[in-house]
Parts: sequence; C-alpha cells; structure tokens
Amino acid sequence: MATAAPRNDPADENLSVGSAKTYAAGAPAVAKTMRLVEQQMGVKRTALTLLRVNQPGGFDCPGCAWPEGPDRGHLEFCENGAKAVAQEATLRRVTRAFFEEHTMADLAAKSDYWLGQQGRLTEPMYKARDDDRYRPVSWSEAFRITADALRACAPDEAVFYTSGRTSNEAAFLYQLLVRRYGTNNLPDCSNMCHESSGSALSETLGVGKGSVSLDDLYRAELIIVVGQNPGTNHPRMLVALERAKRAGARIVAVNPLPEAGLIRFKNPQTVRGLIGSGTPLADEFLQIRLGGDLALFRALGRLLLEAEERMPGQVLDRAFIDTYTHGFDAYAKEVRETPWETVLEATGLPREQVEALGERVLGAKSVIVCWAMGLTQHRHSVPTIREIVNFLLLRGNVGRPGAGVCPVRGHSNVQGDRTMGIYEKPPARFLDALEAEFGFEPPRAPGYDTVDAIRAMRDGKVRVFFAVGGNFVNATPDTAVTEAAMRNCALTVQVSTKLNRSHAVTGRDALILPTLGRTERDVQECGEQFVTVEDSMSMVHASRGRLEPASPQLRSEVSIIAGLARQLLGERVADGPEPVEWEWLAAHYDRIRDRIERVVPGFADFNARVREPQGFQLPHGPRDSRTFPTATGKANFTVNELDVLRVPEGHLLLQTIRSHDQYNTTIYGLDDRYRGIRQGRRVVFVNPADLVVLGCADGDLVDLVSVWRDGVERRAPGFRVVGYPTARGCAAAYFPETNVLVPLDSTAQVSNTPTSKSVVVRLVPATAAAAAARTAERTHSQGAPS
Ligand SMILES: Nc1nc2c(c(=O)[nH]1)N[C@H]1C(S)=C(S)[C@@H](COP(=O)(O)OP(=O)(O)OC[C@H]3O[C@@H](n4cnc5c(=O)[nH]c(N)nc54)[C@H](O)[C@@H]3O)O[C@H]1N2
Ligand SMILES: Nc1nc2c(c(=O)[nH]1)N[C@H]1C(S)=C(S)[C@@H](COP(=O)(O)OP(=O)(O)OC[C@H]3O[C@@H](n4cnc5c(=O)[nH]c(N)nc54)[C@H](O)[C@@H]3O)O[C@H]1N2
Ligand SMILES: [Mo]
Repeated sequence: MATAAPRNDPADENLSVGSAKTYAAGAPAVAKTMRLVEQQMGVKRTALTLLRVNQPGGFDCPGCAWPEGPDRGHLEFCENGAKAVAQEATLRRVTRAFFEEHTMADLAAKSDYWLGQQGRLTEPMYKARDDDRYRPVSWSEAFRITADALRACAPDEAVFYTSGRTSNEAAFLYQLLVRRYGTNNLPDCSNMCHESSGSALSETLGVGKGSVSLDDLYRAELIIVVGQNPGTNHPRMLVALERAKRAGARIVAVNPLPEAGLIRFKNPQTVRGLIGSGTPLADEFLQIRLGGDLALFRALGRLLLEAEERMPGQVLDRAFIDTYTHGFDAYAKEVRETPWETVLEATGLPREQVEALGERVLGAKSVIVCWAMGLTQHRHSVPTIREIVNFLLLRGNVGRPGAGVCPVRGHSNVQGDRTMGIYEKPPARFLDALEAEFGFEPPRAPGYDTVDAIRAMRDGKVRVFFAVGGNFVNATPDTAVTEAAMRNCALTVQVSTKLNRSHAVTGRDALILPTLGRTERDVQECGEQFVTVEDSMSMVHASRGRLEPASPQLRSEVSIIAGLARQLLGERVADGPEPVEWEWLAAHYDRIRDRIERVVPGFADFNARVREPQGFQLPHGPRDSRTFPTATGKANFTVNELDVLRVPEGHLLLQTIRSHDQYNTTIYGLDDRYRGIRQGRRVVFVNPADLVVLGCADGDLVDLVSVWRDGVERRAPGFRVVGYPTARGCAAAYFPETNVLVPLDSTAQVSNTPTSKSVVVRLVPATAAAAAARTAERTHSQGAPS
C-alpha cells in the first residue's frame, strides 16, 4: 500500500470552515497581502519592490504568465503576485548553521509550508553518500562533483528537469548544455501542466500556443472560461475580464466549482473595487461534472450544425471552412450522431442549459475560449481541447480580432522555456538549427518526459537527476513511487531559491545550488544583466531585478549552467574540441540572445526589440495570417471519441487543486479564503447530497483511498470532510497533499500528463494510524518562524 506520511502542519488542529465567498479581491485582499508580504520583507522593502513588478525597466512578476498590457497601471500586480514576490524577496535566510542543525531525516519530516518558510538558500551545500546532513561546498567543487557523476554515466542515464520560472537565456543555454552532453532527457513542469494544450493545438492549428492577445479579449463578444480559477491563479486576468465585460462581452464560466473570482470581482486597484460591490463577471455558470467538457463542446457543435440546417448560410463560416480547414465532413458526421443522453451523463448539465449556451454562441460574432488545468489533466484532455478547436473553427473563430484559443499558462516563463528548446521531443528543424549554429550533432532520439523520467529512475535506468528550479518530488504524481525513484539515483542536484521537499528526498549524493531570483540584481563579468521571458500571449519582454542578492554567494542560473558546462565539456579554444564558448556567453547575456536569434524563428533583432518598453510579440501563423503549419497545411477538424468518466458506486471523482495561499508546492499560508477554509489544508470538498448517499457527514475525518486498475491501494490519510457545492459525484482536495493518490501510469492520451483532475477515490473513516500520525506530527513539527 502506498501511503505518504501526513506531513501536517501543527496549525491544522486550528482548521476552521466558514462560508465560501461570492466575490474575489476587494479590500480584504489588500489587507491580507500586505500582512503576509510585510512579514517576509519589512515595510520599506515591500514598497520599493512591489512598485517595480511588471513595469518597464522592472522585473516580470514570478506569479503567473498572464500578460500585462501597454496601458498597465502603476501597480501592475495582484494579491498572489505580491505573495510570490515576497517569498523570493523575503529577509529570512537558510544558512550553513541551519543545515548543521537539521539532519536529512529531520528535513524529510517537515511540511512544505515549514520548509518554504525558512527563507532563501545562501550557499552551495553537499550531502555525501554516507553523511546524514548537508555541508557547505565551494562552487568549483560542486561543479566537479556533478561533472564527474555525469561523465560516469551514459548521457541517457541523466535527466535534466526545468520548472517554468527559468529565463529564456538560462533555458537556451541549459538545453544547449544537455544536448551537447548528449541527451534529450529534458522533462519540464509543462509535462504536468499545459502539455495537453500544446499537443492538441499543434495538431489542429499548427502552433501549440494561444492565438489571442489582450486586445482580442476586449473585442470578444463571448468569452468562455473553462476549467480555470483565475481569482486565485491569474488574478490580473480578472482585470482584463472586467474590462472586456465593460466593452460588452458576455462571460460564461464552466466549472464543477462556483469559484469566487468568476462570479464577481472587486478590482482592488480601483476605488469602486475597494468599497463598492464590484463587477459581476460570469453571465452564466455551467456547473459541469469533472471531465464533461469534451461532451459539452461536442453538443455545442451539434447545436450549431442543426442551426445551420434551419438557417442555411447563416450559422457556419463556410468560406473559412472551405478555404482554411480540413476534415469538416467526417467531424460533422460524428457530431450529428452524438446522443444527447451521453452528453447529459458526461456533463451532468440540464439540456436546457446547454441549449441556452448554444443560443449565446449563435448570438456572438466572436468567441474566445480560455482554459487551464481543469481541461489539461484528464485522460481525454487532448481530445477535449481538439473538440474546442472544432467548435471554434465552425464559425471561423480563429485568426480574426476578438476570437481564438486562450490556454492560460501557469509559470511565468513556462511558454518561453519551450520556445527555447526545453522539450524532450524537439522538432528536427530546431535540432538542425542548433547543429548549424554550434557545429555539433545534437542527439535525435526523443528523451524522457516527466512521467517517463520517474519510471526510468524507479527502474534504475537513471543515475543523475539535475533540476533547474521546481520541486520535482512534490509536484509529480504517485508520491511514494516518485520518492523511491529519487532515492534510487546516485546524485541529485537542485538549482533553487528556496528549500523544498526535493532537497530532503534525494539521491545517494545530493547538491543544492542556490540561485538568484527575478527580483535580484544580476551582475556578470560585463556588468549588470537582464533576462527575458515570454508570456501566455507570446509577448517577449525584459526582466531586470534591482534588489541586492539574498547572499553574495548566489550565482545566476545562466552562470551556474555555464560553470557546469565549462567543467564538463571545457571551454572553446581555437581548433579545440569544444564548439561552445560557455563562459564568454555567460559574461554578457546579449551574446546568448544573439545565438537565440540565429536558432529560434521569430527572434530577429532580438537585442534591439527586447529593449523596447513593451518588448515584442512572436509571430503566430494562425493568429496573424490564418496560416496553419499542420500536417495538412490547414486547420484540422478532428473526430474524437466521446469519453465519459465513470466511477464505481460509492466512489467519487477527485480533482486536486490549488488553495488561495499556495503557489504549486510553495505554501504561503494555510487559508483558502474564497472557499471559506482557515488554518488548514487537509480538507476534502464533497457535494452535501453525495455525503448523504455515502453515509458521511460534514466534519468527518476520513482517509482518501484511490482505486486504480493496478490494484495498488493509495491512501492519503486524515482529511476533514467539507460539504461544498461542487458538481455531483465530484470531490476536490489540495495538491500536493493528494499527489500520493495519482497513479504514475494514469496519464492523458498523447500528452502523457498525469490525470490530477480525475482520480477515482472512496472516503473511508480515518484509520487509527492516520489519527495517531496526526498527533505525532503535531508534537514533532515546529511552527514557522515569525
Ligand atoms: N496564486 C497562484 N497562482 C498560480 C499558481 C498557484 O499555485 N498559485 N499556479 C500556476 C500554475 S503552474 C498554473 S498551471 C495555473 C493553474 O491555474 P488553474 O488551472 O486555475 O488551477 P487549479 O487550482 O488547478 O484549478 C483548476 C480549475 O479547474 C476546475 N476544473 C477541474 N476539473 C475540471 C473539469 O473537468 N472541467 C472544468 N470545466 N473545470 C474543471 C477546478 O474546479 C478549478 O476551478 O496557475 C498559475 N498561477
Ligand atoms: N496533483 C497535482 N499535481 C500537480 C498539479 C495539480 O494541479 N495537481 N499541477 C501541476 C502543474 S500545473 C505544475 S506547473 C507543476 C509545478 O511543478 P514545479 O514547477 O516543479 O513546482 P513549483 O512548486 O512551482 O516549484 C517551486 C520551487 O521552485 C524554486 N524556485 C522558485 N523560483 C525560482 C527561480 O527563480 N529559480 C530557480 N532555480 N528556482 C526557483 C523554489 O525552490 C521552489 O521551492 O506541478 C504539477 N503538479
Ligand atoms: Mo502549471
């Protein structure tokens, strides 16, 4: 049985459940933010730092990938962006004394919250194979240890992970190092995030990115927000939705949960938002069952085709379909045969509500569909997103103002990292360009994505794990399996800003390489540097930190990668064997940008254009000229199997989500204000009617047990049941506490993304062991420093 210890926080004993909010932001958001931020940074640093977020000449907010418009306000950040900044700009420090005091076993027993609250890492640390704790190590020694381990294995026995905060410059240099070393083993957080979007959009439209810009949102007549909780995860998007709404757009929310931000928004950056009742955002809320979206968009397609039959020539955009698309007839045939019963079963929606949405669509000249993790982390995520494309193509809602696809990215540069070649399946044209520019033969065989990397580590096929950012151990599924896989490595190396579980659960040898964050001054041999990032709408712009680094020992990601490369591969000398001038490139990031310009399409005149205050937008064929670089040369309609997620009787479909006080595995605090949760995270939200059926009650203490075809029982112990208005048959609980429940092999078709939003579970009365573990945990854990 796979059970993760409930690394609870002592505060969980103070857990309280109140009523959920019906609006997002407003004055409480401002007050709460300032309190959390000032605890980390002090008053003066808070003011100086927050004024530079997302400003020209300032730094890009590390919070999310939502773009900032040209007419940005003086305070272009949000509550959760401020919290993300405070985590990085905190005055707390993890020093060598800290590691002297805490053994590995000690660190492994701490919660994510506790680890994150200790502050910024300050110097390189090494844990040797027989040691029980980390000791200080010099940079050169750290590079030597890593290079030796990499030389001792075949290139495909090493894995190089990236999280989406890494800048374009660091990402480009990193993938270059990895391919120069000889592997495409470049898994990244995107594999667990928007991989399904990328897969579906590349196949159907030819570009795996969104096709809209901010201006399109302001021109849209209908915006459908599906599977996304922007009030918490993309708060600045609410400002854009509010503006779209004022310009006349209708907004429809499709979600199993009535998320506060989608209902009503009080913009904290306006007086009206601070003291008024705010703007109602969603005109319509469809409370869909988990995984029901494919059926919903199929039904909308059917309604449009039927309307066209009633009003020939008035509904579909025939000219667009004939000129720009492929596969319409096969799609239309499939759609006409879709039974309503299946649609209603899959969505859990009343037919009238689906038909009413169909009417809205008919009345809207331009439609945008936005989505995030609610769509990408299911078994049939790729078919679902393809179905959204089908729906949009019917009326030519791609490649014209006010219309298109809008996958809303998570990490602030996750999209840019992919553009820079962080990808385990690089296209041949990218490798060709790399080869032409640098004069070496990059490996051509595909590498491991995140799930395959864990399998390979588990099976002893990987010796070295290297991560630039992120928290691999805790962000990935099947925690018990992943932790064992990590411990199976000879060496694990983490380039990080803050302590997390991946520093506590390691290979036999382990290194921590502390790095600069976005907010900090980055000085290299040729002077002060800036980096660049790409947002969710393909805008590339500069980010320049101004704060003094958390410690003089920190090195930038670029400099760490170059230092390791130099140690591993040598530096270029005339007629020498090494074709890349690693340290010369790292001395001035303009030099890296020049190389990017010659390898990656769309970056012409990179160094000049990125110095413009707003940066520049990357080209996008479908958006700019209705050019679709797909296999058929056209936008592809697809025929998708209508997959209905069914669970055995007495079970629920569980989704694993973010609370308001977390950034993925970084826990800022223990509240989830909009959902009424205070001082605790081990809660499971269930519809009250389902509780009656299951013989449970609000307030019960249960274990969550996941049921999967491999027969392994996975258990997350000790959750308080909360009666909550989620869709029937569905439940929700926070990640990463519930990652132990997600089977490694339960992944999405095509994209191989873990199915974190549809885990079949049952609730069982909490075991005595769970209750005991909770008590023991309380006595062992220490509170966060104040
Ligand atoms: N403050 C903060 N900001 C963040 C993050 C964070 O942790 N904290 N994380 C960043 C990252 S990496 C990402 S990827 C994004 C994530 O942004 P979101 O995708 O908004 O994050 P989740 O909490 O996973 O929320 C998923 C939403 O989809 C809904 N949903 C789940 N399943 C379904 C379904 O089958 N159908 C439909 N229609 N809806 C469904 C859920 O009810 C929930 O509202 O946010 C980014 N921004
Ligand atoms: N069950 C479940 N699992 C999920 C999800 C889910 O919805 N449910 N969501 C998935 C998604 S969408 C994502 S994107 C992944 C996230 O996976 P990751 O990106 O791996 O995880 P994070 O928690 O964002 O990583 C946080 C760590 O990054 C480091 N860090 C922060 N800033 C920097 C920096 O500037 N440089 C460097 N080098 N390090 C930095 C800090 O040490 C911090 O502890 O999790 C996935 N896992
Ligand atoms: Mo993400």
